[in-house]
Amino acid sequence: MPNGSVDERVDKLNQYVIQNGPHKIYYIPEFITKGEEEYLKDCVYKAPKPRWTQLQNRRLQNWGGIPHTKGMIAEELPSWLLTTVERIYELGVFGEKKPNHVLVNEYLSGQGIMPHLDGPLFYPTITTVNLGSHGVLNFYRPMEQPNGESGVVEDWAERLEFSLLLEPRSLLILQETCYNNFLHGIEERSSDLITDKILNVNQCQELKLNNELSRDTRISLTIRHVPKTTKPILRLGRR
Ligand SMILES: O=C(O)CCC(=O)C(=O)O
Repeated sequence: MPNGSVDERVDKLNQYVIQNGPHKIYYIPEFITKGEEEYLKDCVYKAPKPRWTQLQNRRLQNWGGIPHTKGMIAEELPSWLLTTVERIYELGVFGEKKPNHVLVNEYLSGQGIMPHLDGPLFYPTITTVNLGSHGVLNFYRPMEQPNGESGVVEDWAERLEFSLLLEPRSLLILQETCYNNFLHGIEERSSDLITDKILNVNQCQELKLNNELSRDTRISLTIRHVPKTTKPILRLGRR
């Protein structure tokens, strides 16, 4: 059982809020140890081959089910993810809800993910544990359409609002305006320049403006709660 009420536990995270960013971003460096990082990476790579879905610019594994508008057919999370998921649950950022879905993304150097919103399939909190290499997550303003709806644009550079540097072993938590109003994405590059667009430089280790960081393989564990779930249908065999 977690210690203290949800509010008390969330208050303890205040020291990690990115003050110069929109509501609400928490960045916790060294959330896991090097040993835990190696263990999680090992388990990701020990997963059976069919667990991987190969996309054009990255590969991924879904754990807990496949999120769907009709409801996710919930599967138990594998034991190797449970300690990390429990620790994140205890932070209180999902209220009383337990995270029940983990998306593993693997990015080789030069790979990324198109700007997108995570949308209504999830409880509006994203938590991401970072393994291996650093990453730079960019946040973009959506284009206002004449009818007031948001849309996407091709020239993302124009829409770039701010970025976050995600160091190995860190935990990132995104909520509220940051979840709902800004698209997030990772550019397809083999290195990242530290610019003043990166809001959490001061929370990161020994970095200066204009430093260039080469990318290696990065694995992210995106841990979320899918509210709408269904139980697997039991198919009874006929004799
Ligand atoms: O790898 C990341 O940090 C971002 C992943 C992401 O945005 C997603 O899978 O929806």
